[in-house]
Amino acid sequence: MKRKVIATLMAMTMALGMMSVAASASETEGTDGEPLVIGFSQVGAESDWRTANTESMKSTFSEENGYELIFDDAQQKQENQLTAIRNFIQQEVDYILLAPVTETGWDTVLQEAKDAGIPVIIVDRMVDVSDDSLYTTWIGTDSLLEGRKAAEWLNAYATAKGIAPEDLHIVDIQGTIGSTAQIGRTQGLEEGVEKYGWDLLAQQSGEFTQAKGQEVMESMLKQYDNINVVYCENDNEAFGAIDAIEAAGKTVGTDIANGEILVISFDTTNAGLTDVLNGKIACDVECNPLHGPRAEALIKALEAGEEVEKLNYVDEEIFAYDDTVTTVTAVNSLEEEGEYAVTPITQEIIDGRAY
Ligand code: GYE
Repeated sequence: MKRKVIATLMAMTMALGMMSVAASASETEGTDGEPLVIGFSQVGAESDWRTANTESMKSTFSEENGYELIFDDAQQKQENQLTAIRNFIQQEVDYILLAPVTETGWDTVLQEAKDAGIPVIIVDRMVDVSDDSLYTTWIGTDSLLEGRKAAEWLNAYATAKGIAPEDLHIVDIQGTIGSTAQIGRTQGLEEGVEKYGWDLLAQQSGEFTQAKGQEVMESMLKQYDNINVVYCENDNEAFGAIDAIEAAGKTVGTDIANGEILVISFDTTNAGLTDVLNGKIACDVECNPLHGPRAEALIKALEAGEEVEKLNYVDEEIFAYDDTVTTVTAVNSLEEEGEYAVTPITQEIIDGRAY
């Protein structure tokens, strides 16, 4: 099925100057003829999405491509990221790439990078700083739009199946609290609750990991016997939640009227989409992790002395188990309304994807 995006969205995309995903293989050198030194502070290795993101960054900023990459895994701790950035400053890297664990708490360290004259590119999640000049540019996903897509899909699905809004008993397994991905996805759901009158039973963080997702789901199942929708803020949490549901002797699926528990997720990793194909995840909203080439395109533009957009949003899709819902209409973070196709998943689609 061909993806359908309305004209306003396309215009917005062009206006934002979306970066090409094609990485150039040409050698990149700093002004002194040496490879460009890139310090990348990564959140951690909490999810399949993160692993694909790390791999994309490492394969892009490789020696063969003319870079020296200093990679730091912060193990989901902001204090580790602060230390990594200070080390990068000391090492006088050419660029700092930062995938921030949470949005707040960056002003001081980013000021230090700015004072040292090192451009900072924020990747994936956003930073909430008092002064936007503390970073050069951002590339990532529109998490609020993702949340809204999921909520609109749920509303359209329940309506099509004749399920009353008050009969949707939802639990929300949230991401890392304070991260852009959590803030946006949680807000998308909460807006749906407000708008349609769903019964939101509980919200708790699963830290974007499978283990925590399972643990949280186990405790929610003990607390509530009427859960029929689980909104997981990433695929790994969904894997854990599905294990917990099945271990409790319940069934995941789309037939809510007959007691199945419907799982919604985000990321569309290979394993996530395989669960969509098997009917275990009803709807999976894409979050594209392949930011290496996009970050490289930004660096090349900056090296060439070009102006870059401050915010660079990535275009993303929606996949579902069946074709009950074919499109959803949702408003993005720039307040542009768009219509987004929902693609029923096939093995062929999964096989053709890079992550
Ligand atoms: O959805 C999750 C990861 O920030 C968009 O972080 C990213 C999220 C992604 O751990 O799987």
